[in-house]
Amino acid sequence: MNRPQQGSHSLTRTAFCLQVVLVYTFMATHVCAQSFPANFTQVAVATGLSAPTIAAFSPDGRIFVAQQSGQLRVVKNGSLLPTPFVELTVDASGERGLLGIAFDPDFATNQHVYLYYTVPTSGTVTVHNRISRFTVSGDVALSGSELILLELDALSGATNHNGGSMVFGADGKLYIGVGENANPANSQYLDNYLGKVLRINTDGSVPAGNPYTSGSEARKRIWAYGLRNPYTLAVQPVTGRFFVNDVGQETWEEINDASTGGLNFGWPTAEGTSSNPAFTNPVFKYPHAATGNENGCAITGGSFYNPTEATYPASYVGRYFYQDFCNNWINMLDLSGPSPVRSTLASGLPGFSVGLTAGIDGNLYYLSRGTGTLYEIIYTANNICQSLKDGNWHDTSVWSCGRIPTSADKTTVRHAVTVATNQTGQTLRVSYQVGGRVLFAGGAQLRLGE
Ligand SMILES: [Ca+2]
Repeated sequence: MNRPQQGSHSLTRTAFCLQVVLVYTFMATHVCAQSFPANFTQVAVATGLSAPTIAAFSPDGRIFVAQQSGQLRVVKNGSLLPTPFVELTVDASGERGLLGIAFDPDFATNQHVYLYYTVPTSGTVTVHNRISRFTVSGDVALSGSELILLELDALSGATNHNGGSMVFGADGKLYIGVGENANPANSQYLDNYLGKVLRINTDGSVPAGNPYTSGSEARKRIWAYGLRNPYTLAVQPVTGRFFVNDVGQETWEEINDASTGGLNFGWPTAEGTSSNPAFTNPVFKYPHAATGNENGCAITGGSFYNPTEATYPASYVGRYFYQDFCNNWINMLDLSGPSPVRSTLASGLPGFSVGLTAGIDGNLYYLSRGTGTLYEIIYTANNICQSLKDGNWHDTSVWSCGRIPTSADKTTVRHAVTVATNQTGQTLRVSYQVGGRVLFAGGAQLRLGE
């Protein structure tokens, strides 16, 4: 099984799900019932997304969502903006398209965002993946700001295994996951970019500290190899620990630790755990099977939970969350002991999920390709009340905590929330995310407790 392939398998299952929903509503509710630990639930943040592939938070709190066919969408203040940030001409066949988003560590100063997308065949140009930099201007890309940083290898007729994820390491370098283009031999061949994780400077050049300091341009940019389809990457805040989620062939899905450069993760000789000392085994792996929260078909997302301010219980901090494309769960690994301990955060989720990411607001977000929706998973039994929509301060449905904030609550405002006349709001603290604001009707007040 490959990753989000637009092939007949995926489409058939999606169509089946829709049919079930339309014809057998009760049954759909039963079959697709979502399950969370006590006091966790999910909220739809944005709907109407077309074949989303990945989501990323800008440092100012907007959520950027890539659509496979080339539009980069922006969710701001809880609303999906109608105008895309940019609309790229891409080849979106199979698993190709707009696949990766990363924000510059100095975004506040330079407003740079990096995208990974598939350039279509045109004239003498053969289809290939590209990494470009764009400059943000408001909620759209500054016209003419694209700067091409790196052109990857020409692709074969195989439209799967493109990788596409990009993250910045704690070292300020850009790490890029590149699939092997369905040619396993690429993964062990060090003179192209395919089947590797790359590490580059923000201008596309070779940084100091890469494992290979001479040879081909591709070799000098390789950070890790022996990978099949490293579709998503994740960096742990503060520690810089770096995980690569590698989608497997027939047997195992892998979570690999590539914090150290130059490691060989074994594909195609080995999949899962190997006794070959030349290969680095995964931190964690899970088997292929059509049912069960411990099984799946393709790892399509992973994220460390180390937000600036956690909204989940303290025991969740430092865990690694990951999702599966087919079995509709999000699992978590407790990494505090000698070996990871798996448990399930959510199951029965809407189909074909991708793009799992820990938001800067301390909540996990993910995308469902089956429903075209961005979801947020919130914990409600804390003293944090987050606005979920524009509205009135005294409307309990505005708040994630399901109550009007009190002097014991920390309140996060991400929307336009009105404190009405003759209704005094009261809260321990108010913090704002991009665009969030409190509007006062004449004479209304908001009392803060700290
Ligand atoms: Ca491996």
